[in-house]
Amino acid sequence: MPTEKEALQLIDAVRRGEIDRRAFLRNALGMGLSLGTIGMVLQACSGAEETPKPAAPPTDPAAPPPEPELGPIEGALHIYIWSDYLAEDTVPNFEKEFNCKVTVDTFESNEEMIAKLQLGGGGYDLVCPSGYAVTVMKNLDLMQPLVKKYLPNYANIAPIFDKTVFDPDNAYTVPWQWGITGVAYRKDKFPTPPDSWALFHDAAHKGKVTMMDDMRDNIGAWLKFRGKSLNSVDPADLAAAKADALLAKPNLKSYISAPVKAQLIAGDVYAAQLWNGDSMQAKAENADIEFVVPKEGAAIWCDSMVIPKGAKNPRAAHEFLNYILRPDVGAKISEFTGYGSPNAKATAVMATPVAFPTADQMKTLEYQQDLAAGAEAWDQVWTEIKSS
Ligand code: SPD
Repeated sequence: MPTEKEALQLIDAVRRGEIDRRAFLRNALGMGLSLGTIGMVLQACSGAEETPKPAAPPTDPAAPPPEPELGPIEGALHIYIWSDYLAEDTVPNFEKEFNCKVTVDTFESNEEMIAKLQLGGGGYDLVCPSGYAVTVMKNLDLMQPLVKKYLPNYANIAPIFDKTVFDPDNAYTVPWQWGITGVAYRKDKFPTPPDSWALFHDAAHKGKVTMMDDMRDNIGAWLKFRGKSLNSVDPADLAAAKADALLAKPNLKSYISAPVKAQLIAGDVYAAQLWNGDSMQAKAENADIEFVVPKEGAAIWCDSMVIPKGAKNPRAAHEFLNYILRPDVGAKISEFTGYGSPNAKATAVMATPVAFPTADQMKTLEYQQDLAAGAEAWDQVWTEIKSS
């Protein structure tokens, strides 16, 4: 028989929840306690085992749902991006470090990229729209939200590119490069540097100048030329822009975007509507090439990386985004592209970063925005310009 002290210790242990009913039963039977006593003790201690668990904190209905798990990194990644927009070692270094095979396809305009996605083509894991095109893609439900826990380097983004107009919650975009649409020209062919979009109206340069094969940049330039917003959807503004575009058309060698660099370098083209970074890439090959922002104003933009809906390799996409957000990787990209980096830590380690425009310079620059219901009118005008 147990001593009274042993029996009381056992009962206390059950009360404190140190042993459960099953363990008590084993011990009590071993100690020779009668079934009647055991029953009384268990009844007396019936609350001990059922010590109420701390109540779960009330769920905040406004709290965001927990982020999904993406699993291990896949072995492949498919990127769709503007041409000449990655440093030479960006992809090979990623492939080596993450043991992931990357394929890169290129496009020359947002409209080309969106049309391909809409047709279900490509199987891409990352694409690179400009700001206004992010809005278009959002409205077409072509993107999936980022899973931020895989992007600790997102914090490197400069405040000015954090929570942009086109992605106010940083839900879909990792800002990639920012730039300006102006004019690249050969200074050996222009004793007086051009300073106006009127350059393309001057028949003296017939056959030696080009404008972009890009609806937003092309019509946008002619809207700025007449002092209008490059986002205008006013029919009268668009009619004037069309008239200016048609006045320039006989002087143009062609409508061509980034690939014009080779012709500028070779001297087959003297002046081209072009983006600042691509102009700098051309200048690296031929020091006679300069870039100017026409006095009437121009477009400023920021391109971002986004993950298209249905991407097959979402974890690899996130790893790539977090990788390009490293200061050294981001710096090398901008050093190659000639564009500004939206990554403050990358900018800090660059020898000659592109300076963001001053408040004074910003007075003539304007961000491109989604045209919404006006997009159809723009498409119509662009088709008429190209086919005239
Ligand atoms: N070679 C890369 C050029 C990227 C230009 N993207 C911005 C276009 C704005 N309309």
